[in-house]
Amino acid sequence: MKKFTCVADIGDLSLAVKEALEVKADRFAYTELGRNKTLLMIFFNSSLRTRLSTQKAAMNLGMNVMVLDVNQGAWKLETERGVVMDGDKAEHLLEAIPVMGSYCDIIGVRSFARFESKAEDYEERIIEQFIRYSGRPVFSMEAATRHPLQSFADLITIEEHKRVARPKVVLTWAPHPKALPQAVPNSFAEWMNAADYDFVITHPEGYELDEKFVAGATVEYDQRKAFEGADFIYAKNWAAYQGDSYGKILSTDRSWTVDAEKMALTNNAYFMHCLPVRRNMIVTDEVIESPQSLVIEEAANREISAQVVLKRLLEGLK
Ligand code: AN0
Ligand code: CP
Repeated sequence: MKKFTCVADIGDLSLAVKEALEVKADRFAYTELGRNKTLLMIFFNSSLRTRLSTQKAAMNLGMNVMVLDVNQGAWKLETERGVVMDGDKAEHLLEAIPVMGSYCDIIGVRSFARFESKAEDYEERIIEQFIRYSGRPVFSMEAATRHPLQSFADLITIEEHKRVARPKVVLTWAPHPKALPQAVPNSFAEWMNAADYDFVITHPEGYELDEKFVAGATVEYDQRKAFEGADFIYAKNWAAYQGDSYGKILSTDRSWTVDAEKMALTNNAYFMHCLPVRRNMIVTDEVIESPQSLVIEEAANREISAQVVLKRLLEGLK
């Protein structure tokens, strides 16, 4: 594998899950593979899980790891070509990227949607420049439109817990006080469609996602109806995608919060969320603390998804 930014990069999903379960059963089987290889993780945004799980995965493979928080101690980076750099940005991405590439073998990048320009976000201008100019295999640690390490961990978690071959999986929008990217729901949809589950998306009107990601999924505006018979409820907030509303909050309606009464409509569904989660906005204390909540297992599987991806990138070197 030469890069990892979307579901297509991982290839056959059943093989990927099989490999994940092998890695999980013996996470130190490949400690020689990463010897004297260096991972550089670059964060333009905050992280708890991605930072720790990816570093742990790299250490399981015997790699050396460097972490750079761009906004804490590095020079402020200009990202647009052609700008007269007379402002507060001291360095251009076009120098910074090949320099960073010269110190490592593999690069992970976290760069969220900025909501300044839909085109800039949906063309993935930041991570695409890393792919083009670093000279190294690049993987996404959540880019503007996708979070594939998360979706891969979600898929592993569903495969471990499903009770039928083709479960009903429901992605539900839930309220949040700050505008959040569409990366997690886009990516989750992309992976659930690729896995060919019975996949339903529910959200208030105006929160329609990019059709490219919705693809074959069923969209149901009535959240209660969507929950009926569900095997997995995957909650997430996102800001509006469509038209002039791009990046805006259209609703904070707490009647969309996932609670026990709604979970009772499901087929005793498991509850999932990528974390970090705002309790009693997205989900009630009762549901997230219930035996059906998979949020901790899901986060733990981030180490596994990262390890499969790093293993394949290491195998693809040279
Ligand atoms: C981010 C998001 O919604 O994309 C990261 C989730 C993994 N969440 C927040 O910024 C709260
Ligand atoms: N789920 C996830 O990516 O968490 P972090 O933002 O803490 O890395």
